Amino acid sequence: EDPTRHRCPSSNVGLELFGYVGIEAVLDQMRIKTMKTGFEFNLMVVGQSGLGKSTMVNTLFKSKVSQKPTGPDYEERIPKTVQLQSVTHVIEEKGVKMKLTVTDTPGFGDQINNENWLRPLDLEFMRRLSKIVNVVPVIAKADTLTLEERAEFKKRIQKDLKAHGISVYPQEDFDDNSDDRILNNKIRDKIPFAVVGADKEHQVNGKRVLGRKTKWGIIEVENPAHCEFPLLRDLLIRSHLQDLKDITHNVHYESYRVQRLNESNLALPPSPLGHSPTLLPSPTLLEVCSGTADCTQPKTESSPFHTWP
Ligand SMILES: Nc1nc2c(ncn2[C@@H]2O[C@H](COP(=O)(O)OP(=O)(O)OP(=O)(O)O)[C@@H](O)[C@H]2O)c(=O)[nH]1
Ligand SMILES: [Mg+2]
Repeated sequence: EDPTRHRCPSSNVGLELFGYVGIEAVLDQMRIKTMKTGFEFNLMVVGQSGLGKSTMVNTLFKSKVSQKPTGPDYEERIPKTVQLQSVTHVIEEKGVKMKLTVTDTPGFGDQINNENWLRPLDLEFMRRLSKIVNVVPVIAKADTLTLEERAEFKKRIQKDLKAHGISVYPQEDFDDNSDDRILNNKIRDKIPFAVVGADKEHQVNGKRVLGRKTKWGIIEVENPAHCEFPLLRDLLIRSHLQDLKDITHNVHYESYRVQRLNESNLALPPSPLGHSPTLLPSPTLLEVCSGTADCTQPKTESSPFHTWP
């Protein structure tokens, strides 16, 4: 027998295993750990005053993301939001737990008028936000627009975002492969989703559905023929939750960390020994800095993560 047979070559090509090692068991380990700890996901709704943000928070929780029981006396009007408010629900489906936190914010600007274009304030707000979080724009109160107006508004927003270099989720730069690109292009075509919010249930064909009752019928928020709320929910929860979290961690948090490290380095006087001031790594920093990298230096050029152009 060749005595070198069990040696692992340092390159990662052509490595053959002589016997079962059990690598596949790592999947079971991950599953068990995830079932135990569950997922966490944080969402924040922002926008002009009176757009329907608080209603959307309720819609998300009462839609199939989590069915929340409502009493017959559930009639109260949603008051104007005056401070930041977070609601957390632990949702469980087939043994998988998810802690979903939705943060509602007070609206900015005046109460909405019926002008459907993005104003410089909206564009600047989105431009700044898109550098620190994943932004998923939506057209609120889509039931107040005709189908033509919806389509025109959508096109206009897509054009404005492009013209102002605002990169919303899913960002083209972060498509991992051609399959991702094909799937994400379909989503990008549909963004911003035209959604309708409602926190009341109505009886439709013997079923209770979330919707807005009008003189002409009920606009069902979970009916894809009525609005694009189901697309939004599926993107956030069913298809892209992990990707949203990964981009938040690897891109947004990383650039925030770099910025803070740079700021602290600038703020501290130069060390008498001629070294850069040494930062005591916090637990989070330790986590990121595990390995051979020099943890005392902020990561800049050599960052292995995507950075914003
Ligand atoms: N037609 C229609 N009205 C909606 C929709 N969503 C919310 N509304 C109504 O719009 C009004 C304002 O809704 P809110 O959810 O309080 O709006 P908000 O964005 O939280 O407002 P602020 O807290 O002041 O920023 C309420 O009367 C809602 O019933 C929608 O999808 N369609
Ligand atoms: Mg509100």
